[in-house]
Amino acid sequence: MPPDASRRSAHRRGFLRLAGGAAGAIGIAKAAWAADGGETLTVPEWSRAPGAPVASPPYGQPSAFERLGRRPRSVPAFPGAASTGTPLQHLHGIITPNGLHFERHHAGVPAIDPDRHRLAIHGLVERPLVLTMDDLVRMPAVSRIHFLECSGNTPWLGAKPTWTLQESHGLLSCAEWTGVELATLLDEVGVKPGAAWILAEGADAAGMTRSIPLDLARDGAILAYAQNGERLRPEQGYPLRLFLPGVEGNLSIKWLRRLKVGDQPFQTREETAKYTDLMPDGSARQFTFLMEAKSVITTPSGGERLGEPGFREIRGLAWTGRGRITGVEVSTDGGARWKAATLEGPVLPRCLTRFRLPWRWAGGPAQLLSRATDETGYVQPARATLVSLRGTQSFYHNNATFGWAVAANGGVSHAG
Ligand SMILES: Nc1nc2c(c(=O)[nH]1)N[C@H]1C(S)=C(S)[C@@H](COP(=O)(O)O)O[C@H]1N2
Ligand SMILES: [Mo]
Repeated sequence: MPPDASRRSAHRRGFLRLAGGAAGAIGIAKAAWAADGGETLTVPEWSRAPGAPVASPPYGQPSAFERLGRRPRSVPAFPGAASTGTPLQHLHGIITPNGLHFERHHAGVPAIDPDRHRLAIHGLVERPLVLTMDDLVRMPAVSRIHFLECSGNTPWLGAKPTWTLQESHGLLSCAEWTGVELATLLDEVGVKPGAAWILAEGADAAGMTRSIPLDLARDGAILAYAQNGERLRPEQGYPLRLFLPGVEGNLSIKWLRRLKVGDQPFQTREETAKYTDLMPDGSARQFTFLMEAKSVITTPSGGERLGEPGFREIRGLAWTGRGRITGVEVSTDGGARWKAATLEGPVLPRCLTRFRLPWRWAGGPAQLLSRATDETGYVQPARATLVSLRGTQSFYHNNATFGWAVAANGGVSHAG
């Protein structure tokens, strides 16, 4: 524990104990003054001498008191087939810091020299092109904030009561993506009549390829070279990735090297062997791109232990590939009663939206759930509803409501 942390946490515990039920809207602030005993007004050691003049190393790092990290989500089935999850339970607001963006690699992270990297665009186009990174950066750019979620996030089967949010929902992040709209490039090369699909290919050892319908390619897709203000991180596709808002993450081909325009889907491995949804009748749904409305409570969440009963804010995230989130309801009794949570702006399309609901934990068991609605009127389904339609073998696209059980001792685990 860092110096003074134990003293400070004891202080905080006392503060909260006194706060229980006290006057004032939240019941915390009034008790604080008495509990502090004037301690805060004495000058701490870190205020007595000048601190470090500037950050060292030059690229700033989080405080040494912070310990956030991505965590492997599964044991790789073959070399490079890895994924790590974002610690959503410890983040604030809607933006994922670049060093914590989740990762999913089919064959590891290639080390690409941006000066030697090229993007080829060919097939059913009037003017095939090969572009350098400099060419792309010179073109008209857009910056948009969108979530990215792997369709394999939140497995259908094998749910564990011990799941943390990072384990159940960590293949989800949100960033500001900057680059050239794919529509701009398509206009530049001139798409030929009959064109309907685009093959996107990555420069990693997986040579990952997916077919993208032309309509989707023109619906806000970005050839992204920057993420939250800086060039992409290697693990996010440096120097260039495709970014398709609102659809399953695997369409956002990283380390993008080639786009081929065609008149039909290319039927690559990722859309025949993988990323199809096996239905109860044995048929498989193919090209199920859309990420439908989903939400989850980020705190309290799995692995947390609530201390003293009393006021706390239930916080969470909601998102939908169809546009904007219009509402989130929260239940603390397993779905018997629901209350509307407050959405925090800006509420952006195809972006994480933060929701909050004040709650006074009485100290007994509680069953927390959240349920999102989007601008099309679509309501996030209960798991039983989704299972009745799709069975449990489909693996991908589990957007069901997700519960956290608070035990009488304050322990939080996944249930319901
Ligand atoms: N070239 C390439 N693109 C890829 C992948 C890959 O392995 N290779 N993984 C895909 C999958 S399955 C997902 S969910 C997203 C993950 O993006 P991220 O690692 O930036 O979070 O990238 C997609 N694009
Ligand atoms: Mo994915």
